[in-house]
Amino acid sequence: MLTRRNLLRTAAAGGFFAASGALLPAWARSANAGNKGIFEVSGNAFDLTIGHSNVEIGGRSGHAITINGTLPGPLIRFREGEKVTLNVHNTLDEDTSIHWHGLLVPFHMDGVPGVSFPGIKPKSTFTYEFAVPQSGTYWYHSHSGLQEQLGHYGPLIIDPAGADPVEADREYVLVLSDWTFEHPHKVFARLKKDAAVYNFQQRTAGDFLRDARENGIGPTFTDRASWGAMRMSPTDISDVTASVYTYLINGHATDDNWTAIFNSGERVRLRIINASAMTIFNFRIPGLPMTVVAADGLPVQPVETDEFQIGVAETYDVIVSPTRARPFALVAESIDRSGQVVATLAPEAGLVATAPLLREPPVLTHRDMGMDMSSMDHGSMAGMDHGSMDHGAMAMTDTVPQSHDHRMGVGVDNVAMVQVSRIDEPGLGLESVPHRALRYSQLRSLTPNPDTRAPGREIEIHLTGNMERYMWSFDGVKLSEVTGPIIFHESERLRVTLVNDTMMTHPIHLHGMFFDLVVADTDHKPRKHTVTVKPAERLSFDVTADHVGDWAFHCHLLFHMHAGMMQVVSVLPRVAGATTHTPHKGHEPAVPPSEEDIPTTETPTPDRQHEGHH
Ligand SMILES: [Cu+2]
Repeated sequence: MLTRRNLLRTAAAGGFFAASGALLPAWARSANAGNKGIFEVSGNAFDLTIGHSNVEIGGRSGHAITINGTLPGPLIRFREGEKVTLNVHNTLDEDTSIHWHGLLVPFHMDGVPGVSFPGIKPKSTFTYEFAVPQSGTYWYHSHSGLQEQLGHYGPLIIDPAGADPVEADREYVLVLSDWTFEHPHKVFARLKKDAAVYNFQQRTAGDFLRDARENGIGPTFTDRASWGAMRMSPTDISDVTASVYTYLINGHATDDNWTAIFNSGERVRLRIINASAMTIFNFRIPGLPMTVVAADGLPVQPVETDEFQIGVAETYDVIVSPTRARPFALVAESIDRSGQVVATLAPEAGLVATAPLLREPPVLTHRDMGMDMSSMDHGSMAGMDHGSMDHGAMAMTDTVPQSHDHRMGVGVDNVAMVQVSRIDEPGLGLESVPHRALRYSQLRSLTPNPDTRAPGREIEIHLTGNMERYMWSFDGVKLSEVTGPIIFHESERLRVTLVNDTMMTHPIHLHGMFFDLVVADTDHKPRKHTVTVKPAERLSFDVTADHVGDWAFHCHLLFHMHAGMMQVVSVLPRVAGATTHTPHKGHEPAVPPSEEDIPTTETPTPDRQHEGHH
């Protein structure tokens, strides 16, 4: 029974009214709770308390792990270059951590237990201190267990030291997330038992693969009747769907009608952060064009669009300038279109934008399954198993047959036999929308890339999985079986090529370094910390290994990471012993490179082997 004393105690703990608005931090409140969309730097010292809270989501009460008692957590906002102190108090009975997503901090401040620090023990405090050399829209979240799914995330904004290249009259932070009343460990256990548990259709990609194994790929592939009958199910696009998720904007379900207000003619900046555990979103504002001005925190040359797909952990800043005084719907639709969350952008509080109907679920194609033969003759299928065709390593290639020598076995149920460049595609399901949809190939950094050297070598990493057994990995090896880190050498410039052998879209995140996405031969490549890799896609980024240390590198779908789709990148110092690099638990101590291991930029040696994997 809820006595008054209990109520007071719970309220004092900060959580009880969390999602009702009263106790939400100002940035996350609706216009009717006083949010006018104008915020200032909030300081350079922050106290963050991690604890249990009850939250109300869509009128139902649930248990969350929160920061300072709210879901999402407080807005951390400071100025570029300033030294900040963040005291993180762990009131839980389990370890916790905070990772500052996208921030270039010294690696021991990066907050990944087992990689960059030991984690924050129960009932203890850890103090993070750093000064960052960047500005923009970022976020922070737990890197411990599945806490992120329980509400342990919040926005982080850094104002530029000088003038902001983006001018706006007011701004809102939109934190997109997915909430479940089921305990995440139970969700994960159910996925392990039956990957299609949250799917209600019959025929799946797994069925197709089983047919292919039993009957051979040829008959299965040419069986047009069965192919045509195979309607892909949402589970093949998202593991976890709206059947268990409530999608949120700033902690609010659609029924809350979270509202942002504007005056006609104003430039309104929206800082959109995908803080989901598992949900890639399509974001749009029907009737209102958006001008993208930043991606993953860093400014890009303005590009106007009507919709974009935002992978888990990505951020986009857009400017909108509504001139008509009417409500607009802010729509975040899950990639599988099993659900959406809608908020309102309106000239005054109290209006409700009309939510669009959910669109038809997208259907996976041959292209998504790595079987797009349209540009190849079937004769080349014979070469698909470790054939000898040249990748044209440094060239932009449109289609490439599979020839990578990574581990097969129970953890890998598919290889993309035909890898395709999809950098000029807007993302699954957005190919045929009747309006503009953003493509990575449209993005250009506002400023020239800081390092324009040609990459001295290339490594290729495959995104692999077994959908039926819910196994996820890089190169067929899950984290617990990896024998050593991926080695980068300090100050080297290298190209990392990712090949998605699965039929799912994976947002891949590298800690500690921004990378330049290879969208074209330009010195204004978009600089990102997370790249969303489409099914059967082959894409590359160039990166300068300028921060020595051990850095997590993983799929940002939480349950994929939890299943092992993660490795460690060790940036080794050029001069052995000259830095603070220390071996870490769970991985072999990194061996200092011998002279011949250090690639020189004078003699480019495209190298498709993975150092440290053999
Ligand atoms: Cu993934």
